Amino acid sequence: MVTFVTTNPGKIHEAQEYLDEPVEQLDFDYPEVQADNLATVAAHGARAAYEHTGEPVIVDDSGLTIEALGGFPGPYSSYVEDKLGIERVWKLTEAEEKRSGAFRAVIAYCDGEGFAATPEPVDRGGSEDDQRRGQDLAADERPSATTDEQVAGGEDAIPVKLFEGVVPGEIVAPRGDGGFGFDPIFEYDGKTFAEMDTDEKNAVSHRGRALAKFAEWYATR
Ligand code: ITT
Repeated sequence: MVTFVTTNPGKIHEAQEYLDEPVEQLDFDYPEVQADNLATVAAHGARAAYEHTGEPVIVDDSGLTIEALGGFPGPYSSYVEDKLGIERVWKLTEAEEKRSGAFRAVIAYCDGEGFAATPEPVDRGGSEDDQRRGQDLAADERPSATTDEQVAGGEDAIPVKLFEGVVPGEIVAPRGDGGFGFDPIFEYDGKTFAEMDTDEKNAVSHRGRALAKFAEWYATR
């Protein structure tokens, strides 16, 4: 069983469809740190959720970045979806010549233990170096080459394992009524995410890609 700490039922639904393990939602609104990268937010969230529950947990911090808008809304996606709405984000993007964007997700796992070295990075909290590495992770579309050994310092903090997924696409006028959030305005290979069923979306999405890495690693844990 995997405890997924989130207030977003859309994330749970996708993880449940993807993972062989049963996924339990823990609707705990952990305090989100102000940071402009997903990895830092996810790592702090996983640590806070683990400290709250005492159980192994995953959290997912994710968002949409729109190139012509300087990466907006990025880590503020949830807030922008709530306050502006996706139609207005589409209107902002429609005025631009280039409409490429990307969804990114970082899944953070914490069970209070340390981790053996693997290609997935570990956040040990706090230091500016870690924060910078987090930024690199979120900004880079290629799989991160950071290893556990390369992430030094902050030895007092509980280690958190990070799994990243990115999917590039185009921002389009809203179509489809599946999925959640910005899915109706995000097109991949001719279809918006809201026009895909959950399996189709998971096969290509940022969350699906992060879940794939997590599942492969978790099976060995
Ligand atoms: P929790 O923090 O409780 O998990 P949340 O929805 O607030 O729930 P985030 O802070 O990670 O989660 O914000 C993610 C936002 O990014 C989400 O609310 C959507 O607006 C957007 N988003 C992320 N993944 C998405 C997806 O697969 N489809 C559509 N929108 C997505």
